[in-house]
Amino acid sequence: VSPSLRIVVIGAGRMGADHVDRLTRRIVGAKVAAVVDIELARARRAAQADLSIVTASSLEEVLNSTEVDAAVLATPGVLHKDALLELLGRGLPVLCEKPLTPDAESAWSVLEAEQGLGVRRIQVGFMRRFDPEYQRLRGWFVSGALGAPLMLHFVHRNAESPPGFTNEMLINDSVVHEFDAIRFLTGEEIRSVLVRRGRITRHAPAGQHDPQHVLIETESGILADVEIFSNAQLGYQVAAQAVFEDGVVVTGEEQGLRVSSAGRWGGEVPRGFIERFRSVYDAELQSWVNAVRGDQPVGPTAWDGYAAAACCEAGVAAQKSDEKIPVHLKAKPSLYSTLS
Ligand code: ISE
Repeated sequence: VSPSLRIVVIGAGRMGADHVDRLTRRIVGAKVAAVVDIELARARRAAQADLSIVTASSLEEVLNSTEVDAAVLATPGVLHKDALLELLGRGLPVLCEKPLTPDAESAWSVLEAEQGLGVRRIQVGFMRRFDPEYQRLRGWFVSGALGAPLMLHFVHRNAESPPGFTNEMLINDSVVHEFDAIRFLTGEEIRSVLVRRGRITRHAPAGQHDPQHVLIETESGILADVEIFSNAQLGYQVAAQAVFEDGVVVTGEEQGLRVSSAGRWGGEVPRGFIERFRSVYDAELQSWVNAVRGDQPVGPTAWDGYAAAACCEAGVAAQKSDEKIPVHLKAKPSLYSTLS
C-alpha cells in the first residue's frame, strides 16, 4: 500500500462528488486518483480543478491504466453488482454505497465472489452506524441497563424526492437505512415486513404513494415502525425512539442554534442528508480508510448488505400485496460470523 491510499471513485453524482470532495479536503491517508462516470463531463466536474485526477467513462479502462489501491462505489444500486465483481476480481477493497445491490439474489452472488477471496473486501455504506447517537443508542441495547427492548419508532423524512423516485425506491433507497439500523441496534435479523399506504400527500409525484408506514418484526418480536415521507417539504428529519422495559431513548432531535427574536424562538431543519450527516460521512470514510490501510476490516459487511437487500425485497413485495411478508435468509457464511 502506498503512503496515501489511491482511490478510484465510481459514479460522480451527488454522493460520489461529495465523497471526492471529502477525500480531497478532509480525509487523512487517502487521495482521489481517478473518477469514473458514464458522463465524462460529470467526472471532470467532480475532480474539480485537480488535473492529477484521472477521469474516464469506463471502470475497466481506469483499472487497466491507473494504479489504485481501493474504490468508492457510488453509482445507482442497479449498477453495483458488475462493478463489485470487477473490483473483487482484482482484489480491491471497496466502500460500496447502499444498497449493496437491489435484490437478495444479486447480493448473494457478490457474497459468493467475496467468499472466494477468503477475505472481506467490501464495506457497505450504512453510514448511520458511524453516527455517535446511533452508537450510544446501541449501547443501551447491548448493556440491557433499561431492561429488554420492546419497540422502535423511526421517522425518515426527505424534503422532496429526486426525479424518478419510485415506490420501490422508497424501500430500496430510503427504508434500507432503517432495516440496517434495526439489525445494528438490536443485533437481530428481521423476520417480517408489512407496508401500509394511507392518505397521499398532495406533494407526491405522479405514481408515488407517499408517505408510507412500514411495520417490521425482529426474530425476538421487537416491533419497529417507520414513517417514510419522501416529500415532507420541511427539510430532512431522521429520528428514532427506542422503547425499553424501563425507559425510552430518543435520537435525532433537532440540534444547532436556537434563535430568539421578535417574540419567537426557533432553529433550522437541515435541507438534506448531506448537510445533516456531513460529519457522519466523514467518520465513515475515515474509518474505512484506516481499516484498509491497516488491513483490518471494520464496518457493515456484504452480509449486512445481503440481509438488508432481503428485507427490501420483502418490503417491495409487501407494498404490492398489503400482506405481511416473511424475510428468508440463507445461512450466514463463516467469513461474516465474527463481526456484526
Ligand atoms: C438517499 O439515498 C439516502 O441515503 C438518504 O439517507 C435517504 O434519506 C434518502 O431517502 C435516500 O434517497
